[in-house]
Amino acid sequence: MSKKSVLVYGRLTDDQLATLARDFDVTHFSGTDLANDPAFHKALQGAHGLVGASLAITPDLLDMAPRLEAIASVSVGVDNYPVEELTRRGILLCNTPDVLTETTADTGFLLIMATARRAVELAEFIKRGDWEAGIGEAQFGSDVHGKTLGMVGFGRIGAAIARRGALGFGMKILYSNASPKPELEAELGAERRELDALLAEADFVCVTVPLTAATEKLIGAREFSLMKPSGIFVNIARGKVVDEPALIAALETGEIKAAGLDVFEQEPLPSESPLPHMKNVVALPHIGSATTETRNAMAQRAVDNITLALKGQRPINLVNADTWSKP
Ligand code: 8YV
Repeated sequence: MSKKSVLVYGRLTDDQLATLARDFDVTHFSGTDLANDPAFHKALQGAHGLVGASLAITPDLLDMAPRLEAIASVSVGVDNYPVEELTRRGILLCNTPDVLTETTADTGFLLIMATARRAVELAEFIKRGDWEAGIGEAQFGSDVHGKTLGMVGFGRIGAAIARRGALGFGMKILYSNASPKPELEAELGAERRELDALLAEADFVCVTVPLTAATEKLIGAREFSLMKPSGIFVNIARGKVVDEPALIAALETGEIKAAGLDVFEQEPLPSESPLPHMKNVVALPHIGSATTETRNAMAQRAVDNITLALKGQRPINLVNADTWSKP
């Protein structure tokens, strides 16, 4: 019997590729514009599985892949996939939760610290040779410890950031979330608030919600106007959760103090964006989960998920559980 075909368009280690190749006929793509790559389109015709990330899988691409049974995304976020359409077509969608939680939470806290203490701006200050005398008020930052951290979204990653804040920095934790989280309230003393109240009360507002139709542009001009002028805004979720021009305006006018951003409306960030050049912004190129250990673990989880799915076994992380009717 011929092997099923798997197209890989994300980074897997050589060992992971070799493991996959034992069971499947593997083709590795590394182009940057796969959605318009005729070779990728041709390969889709015979593909049973896809493994990758950062490619928007459209219904048009799915039409080119009549044999597709499963997709293993090397990401926890699934905003690049038409989930309902996949379910309708009976295509399994798998993701990589858990293995990236702590690393992504580290990135969130990095942005909280770097913005509050102006780490990037002041590193630039030394590089320019401006450190000529003692440091004065012009270089002072704000404390992180003992402040109020408002989590917009309180899933695994949000909770891991809050845990760092509460247990490591003695922060008061507020959260807004569709459902209450009594265990985290007990563990961290976290208090649930409506979004508007959280924005008004928090010193740091940190967004960790998934991007869905309900969360697109969740934070805009009105929301920034509710924040304290000393408030710091951190986004490690998805850029489209925020109205980016409104964020830029709030930073320019001093409506909020600073922003730490790992994600942007458009990625890679267009060169004309003012955000990375603003003194009160720490901008990172979507590195939330980007450590060697965690990216290897995510890739391994994707390999495990696609292998199980294509062998007819339930994958570890199945997003569209309705596709699974087996006992
Ligand atoms: C990945 C992420 O960067 O998992 C996610 O949802 O945002 C990131 O960890 C990205 O999707 C590429 O693998």
